[in-house]
Amino acid sequence: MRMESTLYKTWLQYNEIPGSELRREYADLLGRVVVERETSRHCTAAVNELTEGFKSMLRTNAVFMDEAPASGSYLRIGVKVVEAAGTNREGRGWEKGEDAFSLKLIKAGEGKRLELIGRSPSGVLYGVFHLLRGMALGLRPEELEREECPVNRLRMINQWDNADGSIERGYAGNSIFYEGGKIVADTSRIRDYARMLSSVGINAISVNNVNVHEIETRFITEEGLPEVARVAEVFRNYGIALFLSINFAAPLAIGGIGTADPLDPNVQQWWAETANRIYRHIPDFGGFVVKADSEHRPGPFAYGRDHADGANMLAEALEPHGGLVIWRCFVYNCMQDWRDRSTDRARAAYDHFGPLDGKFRDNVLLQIKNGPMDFQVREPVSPLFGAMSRTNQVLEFQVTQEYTGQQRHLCYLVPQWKQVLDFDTHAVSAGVQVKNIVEGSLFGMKISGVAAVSNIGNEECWTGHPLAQANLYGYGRLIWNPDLSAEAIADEWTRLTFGNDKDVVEKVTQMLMASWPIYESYTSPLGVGWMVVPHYHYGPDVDGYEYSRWGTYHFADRDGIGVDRTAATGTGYVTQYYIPNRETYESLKKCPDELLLFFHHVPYSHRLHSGSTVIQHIYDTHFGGAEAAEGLSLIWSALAGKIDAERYEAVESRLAEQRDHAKHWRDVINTYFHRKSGVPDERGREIY
Ligand code: GCV
Repeated sequence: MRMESTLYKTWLQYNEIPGSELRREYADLLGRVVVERETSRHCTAAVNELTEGFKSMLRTNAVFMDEAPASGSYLRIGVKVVEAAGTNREGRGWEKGEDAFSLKLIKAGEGKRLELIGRSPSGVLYGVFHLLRGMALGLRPEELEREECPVNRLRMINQWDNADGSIERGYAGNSIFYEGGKIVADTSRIRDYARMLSSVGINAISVNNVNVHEIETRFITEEGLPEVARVAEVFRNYGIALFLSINFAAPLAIGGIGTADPLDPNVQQWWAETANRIYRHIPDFGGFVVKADSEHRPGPFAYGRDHADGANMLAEALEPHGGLVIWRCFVYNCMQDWRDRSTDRARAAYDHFGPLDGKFRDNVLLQIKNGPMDFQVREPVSPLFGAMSRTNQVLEFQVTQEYTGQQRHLCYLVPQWKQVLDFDTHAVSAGVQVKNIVEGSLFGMKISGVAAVSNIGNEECWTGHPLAQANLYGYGRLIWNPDLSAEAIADEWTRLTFGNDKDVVEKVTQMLMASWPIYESYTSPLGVGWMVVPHYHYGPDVDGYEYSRWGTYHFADRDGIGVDRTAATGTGYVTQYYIPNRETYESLKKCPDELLLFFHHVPYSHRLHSGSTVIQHIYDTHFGGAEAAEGLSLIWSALAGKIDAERYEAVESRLAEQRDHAKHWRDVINTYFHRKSGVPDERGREIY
């Protein structure tokens, strides 16, 4: 592995600042760095980052000093701690403001002082990354001035890595955490990852798959914990708290207790002792992530208990240490009979958790996927957002592209996440967007935020498709500040990754911004989802899930397609939304085209708002989408010579695969619907 390759360095290229005038200005301003001894002790990662960054961007070695120089310009770094209520033993309180920083340029005699003040060591680190990012973007010192405070308190990444080194839904090689059943001995790549995450503001990570297998169940034992503690230390240096996914049945599996019943005192005692043990090894341990009663994972249902009983029992054990329980709401019947039209998987999370609002302890957070199904290219927003005003919540996104091209197709997901965050739930009143809810203050949540499934593995470029790095970068930036635009983030990522050449920036940004609509256009139409090869979820198979147990149907027949989720004639899922969303989705007239088949079953001749019929829409978008996918590779080829060969070729080969595979999607989908409906394409194009 060439750790210094441009692929490996992602958006942290730290290229020499072009333009000698600006470089000189920065060298003069930043050549001396004043860090008081106490601050420097707590901010080693920040100091290291500055040293590296200056060396490579300014070609100077910064001089670090304890006290301000008598004259001239300098950078001053300091910490001004906020005393947070609810702070845990090791000082992590998840309070708003803890991660804030300010940067000010102050006139000082003949020179200038750039003052970076963090409200905690993490704040300093974020400030340093902000400074280095600004320099790489070619900003002038005065343009760096700002006060920043992340909007979301919990900004989390979930790894779905397994101890055997595999990654569930991973598309970029094997795990950087595990090999052959053990945590890797050399943690330097984990450190590089921590650095990447911290550079975009991530402050929490769960390091094992939510499907917890045998070896990982033992991570919380006396033998397992010293190993996990090694990883926790790496992340701690970058202000990132480590969480573990746990097996709800651990008391049974490894505790020697004949039950995992959350109301059994022996089980409660076992978890309390387990929590004590964990905190002896990892004093700032973040807490547990739990997938329970979901896709065959054990949970409280087996004992006739509900999810509040299960979550609260774990929360009680962690509470004395300041730990959190992040309990996933991805609970549904995965053994459905396709003939049973009354069960609707989309309803499940709301039906299970809505009635439990107010029953969870203060250190429990419910983690809710962005949509009611499962990270499809298009879904409505989960109606649980806004439905629980007395429960801490975490929104869950999927950065790994399970259903969106698996990092072999380009699909920049930030615009999709933006739509989710900006969705007006109409909870309480009009204008209450999802971002206002997960940010926490609206309902006075004790702690809340956003989590996402990571897209990295041990491939040199981290993410399989080099341009998929933009999703990881964009995720962090967006949840730090959900008001940033998807385009601004794309532009920023492109500049940091490929430099400030105007043509490169324009073309790559254009590709990124076009990519989600393109991917949607040649895959499953109008919000109906699925239509992928079962289990693998790559490539088309229209009926792959149609008669399976997973509750994911499109109900296409010779007359029509779509799922009737209306209150009048369907599953009633629409009633989970507030008015007017409920009415919009219920009404065939008002339902937005892109979600039509999620909410309604319609004949192929149904006319969309766009003016096209459903069947013609399917043909047009699939022909158009395949063409647009080819267009992406043409745009990229115009950049030959402007991007280093390594990255150019890596992207080129992925785009070629996408171009061909999009045609395959086009043909499979068009042929299926042509044969089912018998309706010819108005434009007479070739359908097989
Ligand atoms: C980790 C989907 C994925 C599973 C995943 C699950 C989840 O069903 O296909 O691989 O399991 O979501 O989010 O728990």
